[in-house]
Amino acid sequence: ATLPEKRAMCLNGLQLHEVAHASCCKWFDVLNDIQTNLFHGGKCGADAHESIRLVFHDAIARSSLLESLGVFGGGGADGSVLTFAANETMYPANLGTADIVHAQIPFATNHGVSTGDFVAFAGAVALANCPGAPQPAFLAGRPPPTQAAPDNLVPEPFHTVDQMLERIADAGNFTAADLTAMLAAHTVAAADDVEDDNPGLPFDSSPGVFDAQLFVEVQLHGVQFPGPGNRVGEVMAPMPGELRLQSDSLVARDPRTACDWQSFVGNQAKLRADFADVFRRLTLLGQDASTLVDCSDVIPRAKASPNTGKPFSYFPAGKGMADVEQACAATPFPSLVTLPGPEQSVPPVPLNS
Ligand code: HEB
Ligand code: CA
Repeated sequence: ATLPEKRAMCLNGLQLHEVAHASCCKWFDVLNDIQTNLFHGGKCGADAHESIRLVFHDAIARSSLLESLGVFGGGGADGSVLTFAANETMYPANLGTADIVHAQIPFATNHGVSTGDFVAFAGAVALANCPGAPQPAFLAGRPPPTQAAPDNLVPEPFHTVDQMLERIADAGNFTAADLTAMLAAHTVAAADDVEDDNPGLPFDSSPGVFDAQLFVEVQLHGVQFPGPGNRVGEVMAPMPGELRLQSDSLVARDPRTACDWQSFVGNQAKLRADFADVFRRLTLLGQDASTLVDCSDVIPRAKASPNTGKPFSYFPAGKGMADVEQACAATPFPSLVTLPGPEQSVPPVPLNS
C-alpha cells in the first residue's frame, strides 16, 4: 500500500502544519483550544479521563436489536451525549458524565464542528495526552445526531459478563477479546460516583499513565474498600486508595476473558495495538467510515511512557505472586518484580485536573 501524499499546509496562528487533507486544518485550532482550556495544558488528568469515557458512552448507545424491531436504536458515535445532554445525562449509566458533557459543549459550538466529531476528537487528544498510550486515529465528518440514544444501552458496573458481552455484540459486533481490550481505558481512570462521598478513586495505582497496571492489580486478591465501600458495582481492592469495579473484577476472572486480560500484563505492544484498534472502532460506531476524512495527523504524537526506571509491569510494593488470583487456565501469570518498600496508598485523582 502507498501512503497518501501530504497535500495541504495549514497555518494556524504562527504554526505551520502539513496534513493529508486540507479540510483537517480547522482541527488545529480546536486542538490548541482544548489542550489549553479543557485539558489543563495537555494533561492526562480527570478531564482527559472523562473525555475518553465519553467516547464509550456516546458510541456504545446503539442497538442492532432495537433497529431490527423497527425502533430507533441510537446513532452510536454521533455526539448525541452532547446534543441531547438534557436526556442522556439523566440516564443512570451516564452518572458522572454531566460535568464533562457541559465542559465540552461550548468548544464544539464555538468551533462549529459536529458534536460527534468533537467527542471523538477530544477523546483521541485526551488519549494522546496519557503517557504510554497508543497513537489514536481521528476521522472527521460525522453528521449531527438526529435524536437522543435510548436509555439502558450503556453497561453498568453491576452487570454480569453475559450482559456486557451481549450488549457490546449488539452495539457493534464486539467480541470477548474486544471487551477486555476496551477496558484498558480503566488504566487512566478514577471513579467519582461509585463512592459518591469519596471522589477520584483510581482503578490502578497509575491513573496518569496508560500502562497494564489495571490488568495486574485487578487480578490481585481484594482486601479492602478505599472508603466506606461496598457500594453497588464495587468490590474489594488490593491496596488502599484504589477502587475495583465489580465489572472489571468479573472480566478478569471469567473463563471467556481471563486469558485476554492476563495477555496485557508485561506486553505493551499488544496493549497499545489492541486498544488503538478497539478505540478507533468505537469512534466509528453507527458511522459510514467511507464518508469520513482521516484527520489522524492532527492528533499530537502520543506521549511516551514515563522514564521511571520501573519495568513495564510490576507488582505494587507489598504484593507478589501469592496475591494473584490466577484465572487464565492456559498460561501461568507472568512473573513480575515487586516494587521495593512498604505498601503505598494510591492518591486520588484531583477534580479539575
Ligand atoms: Fe468505564 C469510569 C464502568 C467500559 C472508560 N467506568 C467508569 C466508572 C464506571 C465504569 C462505573 C466510574 C464512574 C464514576 O465516575 O464513578 N466502564 C464501566 C463498565 C464498562 C466500562 C461497566 C463496560 C464493561 N470504560 C469502559 C470503556 C471505556 C471506559 C470501554 C473506554 C474505552 N470508564 C472509562 C474511563 C473512566 C471510566 C476513562 C474514568 C472517568 C474518570 O476518571 O472520571
Ligand atoms: Ca495506569
